[in-house]
Amino acid sequence: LKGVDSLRLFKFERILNEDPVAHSLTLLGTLPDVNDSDKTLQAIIRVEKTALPAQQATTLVTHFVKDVQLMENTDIYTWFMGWLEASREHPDLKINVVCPATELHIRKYTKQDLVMVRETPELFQRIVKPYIDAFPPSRTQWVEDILSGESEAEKILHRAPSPDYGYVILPDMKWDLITIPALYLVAIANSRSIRSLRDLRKIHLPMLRSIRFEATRIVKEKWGLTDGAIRFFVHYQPSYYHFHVHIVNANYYGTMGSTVGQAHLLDDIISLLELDSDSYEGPSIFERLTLTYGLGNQHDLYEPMKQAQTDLDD
Ligand code: M7G
Repeated sequence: LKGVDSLRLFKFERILNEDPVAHSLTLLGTLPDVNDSDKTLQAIIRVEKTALPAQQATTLVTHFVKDVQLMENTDIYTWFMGWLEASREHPDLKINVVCPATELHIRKYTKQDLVMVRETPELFQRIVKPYIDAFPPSRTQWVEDILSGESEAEKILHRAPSPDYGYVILPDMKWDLITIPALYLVAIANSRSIRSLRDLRKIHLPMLRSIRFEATRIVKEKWGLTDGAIRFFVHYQPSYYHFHVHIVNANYYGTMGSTVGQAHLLDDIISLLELDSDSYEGPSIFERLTLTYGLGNQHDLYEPMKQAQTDLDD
């Protein structure tokens, strides 16, 4: 998608998800192809109302709310409807676009029922590993663009250059870069060989500790967040099989992604890796663990993993 004007040419097809808690709607439709005006491309647009600006607290009710209408009052309780003053400093909406969107994107953004599954090391080898290996590299092109400096270069907050154990830290695209209570950064490993949690080894400990250290430093220096203000976690299953760590304000619950089962605390991961003694040379703890997580019914692993559960011993 190039530029603001094309957004106006969005043709709505259907709603993929509505989330009243996150104040968001996810829409499926089409946008014109910039390379060929006769063609259209499938597009997903997620529109979310931004958080109210704490910086405006002093004038929020008196000036920032432009218009109010009384709805009801009883005893000591009164409720109104309000309309905000249009403001350049504080946008009302955050709009995320995926275009061209593949079937996989559409399924990912569609509301789903979850089923909990247990992934034993054997099920990982038989079902999950082939699924991960089958992803085309284009799926993580956005990661390559960030690592090479082709995109988001000015957003990088920290770069550790080692090809095998280095990483970058930058704001996650979920964050509006303003609302500190919803602060969301991501650390992305330089290495392409760590596809997921399952590939983490003791040798990665210095990288993991460094991510924790540097991100803690950055949020303190840049946003005044003190020690303990940040929750670090890794998704399993993630959407993208290139190792990354989610770095989120500890007080922020607004994301499904911090659900138990899918989110593994970085501190727990570090601690688990430390359990293997220095002289131990067998399979890593993450090759030996059974991992339990929720899978959405639109996920490609849903059917095979659900099927495989019946064969597991109770
Ligand atoms: P994930 O655990 O693979 O999947 O995390 P999830 O999307 O289901 O959480 C990938 C993380 O990378 C998410 O938090 C995304 O919001 C973030 N992300 C995805 N893309 C395509 C980009 C991008 O292009 N730039 C940035 N900065 N973050 C992204």
